[in-house]
Amino acid sequence: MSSGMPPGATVDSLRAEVLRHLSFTIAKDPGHASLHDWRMALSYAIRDHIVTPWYASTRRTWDEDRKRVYYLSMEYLIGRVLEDAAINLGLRDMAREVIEGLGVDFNALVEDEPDAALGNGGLGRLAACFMESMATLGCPAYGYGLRYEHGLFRQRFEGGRQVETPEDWLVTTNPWEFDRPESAYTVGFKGHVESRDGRDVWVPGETVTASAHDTPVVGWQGRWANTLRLWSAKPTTLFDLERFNRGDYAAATEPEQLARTICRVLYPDDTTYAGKELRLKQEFFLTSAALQDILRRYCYTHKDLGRLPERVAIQMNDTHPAIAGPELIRLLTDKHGVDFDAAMDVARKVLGFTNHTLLPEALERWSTYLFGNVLPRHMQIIERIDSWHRRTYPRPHFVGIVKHHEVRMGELAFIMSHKVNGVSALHSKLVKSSLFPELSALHPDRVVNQTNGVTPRRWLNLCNRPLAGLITETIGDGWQADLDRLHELEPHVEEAGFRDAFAAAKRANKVALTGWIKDRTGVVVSPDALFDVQVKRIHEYKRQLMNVLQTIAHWHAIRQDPQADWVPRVKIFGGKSAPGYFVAKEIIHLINDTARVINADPVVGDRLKVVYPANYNVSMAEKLIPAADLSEQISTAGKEASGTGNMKFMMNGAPTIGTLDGANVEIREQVGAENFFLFGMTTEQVAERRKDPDHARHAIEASQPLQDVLQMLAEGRFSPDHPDRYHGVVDRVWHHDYFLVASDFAAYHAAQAEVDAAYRDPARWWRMAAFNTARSGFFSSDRTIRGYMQEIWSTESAL
Ligand code: NBG
Repeated sequence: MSSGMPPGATVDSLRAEVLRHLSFTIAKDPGHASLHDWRMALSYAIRDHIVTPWYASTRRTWDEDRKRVYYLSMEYLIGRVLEDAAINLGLRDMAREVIEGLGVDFNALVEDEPDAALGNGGLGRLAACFMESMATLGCPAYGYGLRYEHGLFRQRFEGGRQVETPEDWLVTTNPWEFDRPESAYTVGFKGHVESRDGRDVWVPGETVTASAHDTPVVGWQGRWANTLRLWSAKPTTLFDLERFNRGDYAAATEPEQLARTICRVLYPDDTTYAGKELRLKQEFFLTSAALQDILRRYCYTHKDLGRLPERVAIQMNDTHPAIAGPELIRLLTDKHGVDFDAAMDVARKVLGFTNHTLLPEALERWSTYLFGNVLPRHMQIIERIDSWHRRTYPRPHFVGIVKHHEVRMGELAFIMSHKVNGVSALHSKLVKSSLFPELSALHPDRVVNQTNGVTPRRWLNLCNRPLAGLITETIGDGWQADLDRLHELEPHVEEAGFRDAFAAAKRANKVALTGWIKDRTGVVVSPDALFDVQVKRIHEYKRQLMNVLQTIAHWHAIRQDPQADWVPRVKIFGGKSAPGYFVAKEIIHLINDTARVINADPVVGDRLKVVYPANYNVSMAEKLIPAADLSEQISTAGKEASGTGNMKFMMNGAPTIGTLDGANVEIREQVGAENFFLFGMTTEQVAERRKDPDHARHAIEASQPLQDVLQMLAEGRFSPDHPDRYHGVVDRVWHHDYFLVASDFAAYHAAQAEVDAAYRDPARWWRMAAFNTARSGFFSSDRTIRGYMQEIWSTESAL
């Protein structure tokens, strides 16, 4: 640890810094300081240590005129910052000592920090892992995003139903951000296009000012730090005094209202696209501010915009910032006088596009009416890009950007990028063959793969201190930034002593989680049970429904023969549904109803418990994943682009029960088939199966356990207060089972029995678990970022 410690930091010096901030930044004396005050004082003390590497990194990038990566993302699912920053700086243990020495509970202080949830799920968390890895690798980079006043909603359960309340992470001061009001740009909407001296000029009807807020992101051992720049919207004119004086109060505050709404909330939907004007405005606001900032920075030291690709790489995180193509063309042509063809060439060399989902309902398409109204100049530019592309790559069946009165953002992003990537090997193959088949044929080298990864600093070293300690004891330090070194654990996996230590680390995490579950849900679970965890957004394709149906089947089987040798299980669920997604909300209700009945059943007792703590977020993941024995990754094959939770579980020594979907395929390759519980249809078999219109009926008729479960649901066994509550669920499994819950049920049920068999044999189980950790090195986001740097960004580490 000492290697990463800032020079000269000692317990005494850190204590003095904390006390100085408590007095002079917070203006409290120790005797009257609240937990919040202490947290702020410690955060400022830690933050001071980031500033030096942050300056140094920024200065080096300027001095050496380095190429910078710009990551454009509508979402960053950051979680808490304090402990993560402290551990990267080598100050975490010292901070604990200082805080406890001052008589304050360090864990409570850490938990006092709000969990920054500026994202929905995988896409946003990936962006946060990427920011950390870019800093660790010394890749000069900026993340650009929106400073949402309210992040993802908070979830509560009322009578088992999901209830959403607004999240308020900015109610208290955010110690990690620095306001940069001098970095401000005007962003326009609506209005019209005029021709002036033969040039088209956009005259916006509305404008807002984008104002920057910077958060430093420090890498492992504080060797490099980058900037996450989030924009907030301010009115360009305060308010219309003349109108106000005339008594037109509401109209006078219109500019303020517009600015207020733009960064008010994160859209809480990750897989469907709503087509709302405000969302388009948010996307353009982020993109335009970022591009203006990028060009200003470039023009500060360069004149020739034709050479922009030598110094700038811009990555579009999904289609959300796909307006970057036309906006860059607009800035280059309308503002800087570059001609269209040259601008196209520059833009396409600079831009890259990552696709994160194949679900058709997630691919953004805007009606030309709405689009042309909000962004009239961009509509013209898109039409020009479209005809440029048709001219340059003539094909009879070519699919364009504008079709059936819609602007298709996927096609736009594809055409405007030099590289398009999927997020796992399987997904990238499907992006090529089924999402953009025509465009891929026209541009055969454009689609590449970059399998996702997660940062091992947060997702192993920080969240799992017992296991991290064992790893360091066994193979020495340094694995945190060189995760392939985990392979060095492999020879130890055959030693009973190592396996016992591995099991003891897991048990420590499970014991801690047991207390937390009791506090949160009131349910008492035993750490001797197998902890079976499915945490992720609730979605039909992720098939939480299949898990709960199997849970019911298992419960039923225990009741038939309570004295048999059952492996005790705790089924743990976590996740939020989009507020308007009725079917997902019904699944939530069903999980909670099932939990209530099963947990109260004296016949079953400790053999089976079901818990569903509300409000799953990054901080909860950091508690659940280290304590998991089994990782549920059971999506319908072909639907989960990658998954990243699956990688976190693997790193923390939980074998996967899963389908051949997304990155599961690569996890299984890495860990070995014998250390993975595979079941279910492949992508091809899924397509085949759907051709049988009676697929569900056939599957149900062939499985007695599934018939029994559906029968119990239909009879209202889990909803005695409302016996027909789940008739809709049953009906959908029988008649509208698009995600093939019925067809994969029997194989899943059998795989769960395999899990029990393996768990009964501790030598076998802990060997599997330890191999999962030892072979997870490939899933470090450092590997992913190196791939992007080489294959997409053509950029080098500054370290
Ligand atoms: C998600 C996919 C996941 C994937 C993450 C990160 C969206 C739109 N997509 O499978 O569903 O792991 O992106 O790539 O959130």
